[in-house]
Amino acid sequence: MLAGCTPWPTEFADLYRERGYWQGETLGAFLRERAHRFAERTAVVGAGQRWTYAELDARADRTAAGLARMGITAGDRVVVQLPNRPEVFEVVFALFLLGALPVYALPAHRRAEISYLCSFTEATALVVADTDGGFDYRELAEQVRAETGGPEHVVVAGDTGGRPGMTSLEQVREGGGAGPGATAVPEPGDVAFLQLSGGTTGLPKLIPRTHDDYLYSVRASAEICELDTGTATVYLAALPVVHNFPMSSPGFLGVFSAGGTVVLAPDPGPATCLGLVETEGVTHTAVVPPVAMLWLDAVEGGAQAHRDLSSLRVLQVGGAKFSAEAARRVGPVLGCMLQQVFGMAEGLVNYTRYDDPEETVATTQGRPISPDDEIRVVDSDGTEVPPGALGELHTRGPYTIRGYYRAPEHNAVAFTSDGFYRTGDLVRRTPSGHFVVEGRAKDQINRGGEKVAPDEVEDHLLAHPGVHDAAVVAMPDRFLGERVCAYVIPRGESPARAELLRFLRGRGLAAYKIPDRIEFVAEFPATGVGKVSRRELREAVRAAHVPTDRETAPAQPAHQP
Ligand code: OOB
Repeated sequence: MLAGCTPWPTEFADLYRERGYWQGETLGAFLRERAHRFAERTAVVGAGQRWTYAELDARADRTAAGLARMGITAGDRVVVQLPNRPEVFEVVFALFLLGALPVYALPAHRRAEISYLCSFTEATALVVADTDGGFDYRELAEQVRAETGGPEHVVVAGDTGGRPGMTSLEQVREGGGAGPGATAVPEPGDVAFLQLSGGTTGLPKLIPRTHDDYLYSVRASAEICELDTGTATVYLAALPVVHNFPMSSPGFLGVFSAGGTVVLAPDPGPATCLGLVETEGVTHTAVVPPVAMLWLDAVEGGAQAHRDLSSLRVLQVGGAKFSAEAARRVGPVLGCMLQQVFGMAEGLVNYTRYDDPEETVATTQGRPISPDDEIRVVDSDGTEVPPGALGELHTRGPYTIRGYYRAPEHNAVAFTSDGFYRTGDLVRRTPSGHFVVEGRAKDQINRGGEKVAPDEVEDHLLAHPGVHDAAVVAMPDRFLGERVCAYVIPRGESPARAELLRFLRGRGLAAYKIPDRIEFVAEFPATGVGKVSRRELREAVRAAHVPTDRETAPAQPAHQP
């Protein structure tokens, strides 16, 4: 296993193999097998292109050979920051074939996040788009290189614009010749990629997922969602596909496992997505709650009321709590089934099932995938609470990691000594085993599915000379669930809000982490005696000043979970 990762203890690995969860398949072999079986079916539609499975496979193969010629080999980390375009699949499957590890970055990430990912993982390459949504990712790649001195290779899916030291994906592919060009065949128990965690402390943590564990979650998810090779699934990827939800729950991998078609939406807005549902005959899609609410409003008496959505069978909603009121509107307004999904990139995923009673679907966040997902709901001392009582969810199982990548100190806190992941989610369990997510014990802001670590934003604020101290907290919001609010004690005269916001953007922070509101205060509320932890401070600030809904800024749609 990759250095810096925590393997499952042998007795667990043996059990998971014995029970047929880990089947010894790699993601590269997975695609190859589907490419032969479904060769002429359409695998992916997006950005004006339509590729069959055979075409996708041939491209991945040539790109793998080209990357190998550039010197990229098994075990190398490659940061992939691509929007929803077909090339994202070509690149990640090429890397899987080589045994190189994609490190998934969100399109919203900027210099701070990408520099960190490149240097922390010692990436040999960065793959970016040319431009997307008016943003030039090549410029970002140049800034990252200037800041970190790496990575060695920058590959641009599109036009390099003649920038020195960058290679276009087309050049990589055309220079590759035929054949996989792999230097070593990856093992199914190896780490396949690194996924970003929402994070609670400081810098984002990386989640190492193996071929075996991930493909189990994909196969089982496809089964729960009844994607089978006999029925034509057309899945709309409305969220960025590098997120765990549209990747594996059942996501594009689940759809590929069943020979279905993935339609890539360039943005999650109702005009784009509901238009694609109509023209492409979409059967399944997955969104975060604020996006679901925009779609519901757009269809119910809004600008999309005329759409023929009769092909749509299932709308999955997850990433943040979906209110029961909104959940009850899905069937009547969109004419499809709702499935709630409560998952985490660290592993555990819960689904409401298609045959669950309507009230269960409206009011719970589902139950686990696997009979071997071990669940404990515990109080603050770690003692299990009685059935049905509120507590923190701890979990261990065949597709839940045992540790973050290169993070021994954090692992000691985030996992129990017997390997349970402390999710930080406060839940109740119903007698049927479904979870109701009631809140959070972890220090994280869930901005409509986008996760923000308060620490990280505070550290950037503290770098400003006019900031003496800062506490970043969640503020309730009717649309996004939560927004980011920063309480700042100025050093001397308060800096202008606009200046602080400009400063944060200038530090290369993703837009969804930039505070929606800044409050200047003379002091923070007292938090007891002794050394004050930042966490205590945040709790005190939150308790002292909870802004009302009326005070929040106008809603902006969230762009990813
Ligand atoms: C998904 O994954 P992440 O890693 O971005 O975030 C995980 C966290 C959970 O621990 C929980 O706090 C929150 O997001 N969450 C939900 C939720 N789904 C996720 N909170 C309430 N209700 C829900 N339905 O967000 C993710 C990964 C795979 C599938 C779906 C979502």
